[in-house]
Amino acid sequence: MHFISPVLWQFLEKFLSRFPLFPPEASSIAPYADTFFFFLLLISAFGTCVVIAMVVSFSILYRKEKHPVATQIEGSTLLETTWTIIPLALFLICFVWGALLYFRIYNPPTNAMNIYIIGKQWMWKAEHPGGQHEINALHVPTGRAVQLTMISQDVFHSFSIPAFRVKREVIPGRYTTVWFTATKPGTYHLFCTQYCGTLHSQMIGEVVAMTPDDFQRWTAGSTSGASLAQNGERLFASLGCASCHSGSPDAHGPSLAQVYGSKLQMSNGSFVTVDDAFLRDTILNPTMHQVAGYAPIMPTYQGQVSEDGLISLVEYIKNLNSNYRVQQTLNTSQVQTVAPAAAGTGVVNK
Ligand SMILES: [Cu+2]
Repeated sequence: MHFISPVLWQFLEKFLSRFPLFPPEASSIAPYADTFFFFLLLISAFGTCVVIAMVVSFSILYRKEKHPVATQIEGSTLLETTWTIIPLALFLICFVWGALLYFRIYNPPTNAMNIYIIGKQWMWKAEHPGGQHEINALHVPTGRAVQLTMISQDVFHSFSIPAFRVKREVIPGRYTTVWFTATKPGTYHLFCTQYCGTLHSQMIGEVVAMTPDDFQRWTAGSTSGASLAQNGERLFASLGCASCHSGSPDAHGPSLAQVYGSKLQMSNGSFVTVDDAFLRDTILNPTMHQVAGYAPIMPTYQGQVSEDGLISLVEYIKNLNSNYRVQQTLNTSQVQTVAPAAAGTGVVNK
């Protein structure tokens, strides 16, 4: 850029950096998403150029003065095959590439740490397993896969972190998940990208990606006293769940110890894997999944437990080990193992 004076160039650079065309690439998925996006952009640009070139050249070549009467041309196999096969190949490449990327984006690694997100008009609430709550903010460690389990308390929302190339619908009555690995420490935008009412535009926040050490410090400094599982345990007791799910062989309900992640046989013979959604459904709508060998006597807890409460209950049941009658009280250290970046990717600096 010799023809632009250095001062002007500096000014231009500064000016343009204020209006970035693309958000920063701050997650492990971002470069892959961008490569695909630029490929699509390139094909579209190429297609547009071909069409424009043909429109312009044909209107010059076949203008009225040169060809007052049009010649009728009846098909050309070569031409038709070419313009069918080339676009078909391009679309198939896009399809396969996009599908592979989709699976990469929607299948979280098994060692991902889980954070719960509740969307409501008009704020984002984040709940960490260690009991840290955040409003319109989300702190995550870099170098570690983070899975968000999200639900809406009212209408449809959509959770989006452009810098991570993450966006997923947040729906009432159903858990949706999304995952990412933040790669660069920094503060990034958090948006609701689905119009959800008057103050939709204010349903924003910030995502703070921190080094594992900083994150551990933040986690330790922001505890609210009780972990999610401990809150869940309290709720479990106050709702009287333990009277049926006592874990003893003659109990009215199935034992919940180590039930999370296991496969249960239903009364209709089918098998269901117990996950967050299964637990939430059975608390609110017990007849939905009837476990084989048990009478359908469980009452519904619809309207009695908030989304926060349900998350706590799910987290409590997740953390139940072999015999929860004996070790009813979850100690903090046991719960804390879920949150810090100790296991997994090996990025922790010791
Ligand atoms: Cu919203």
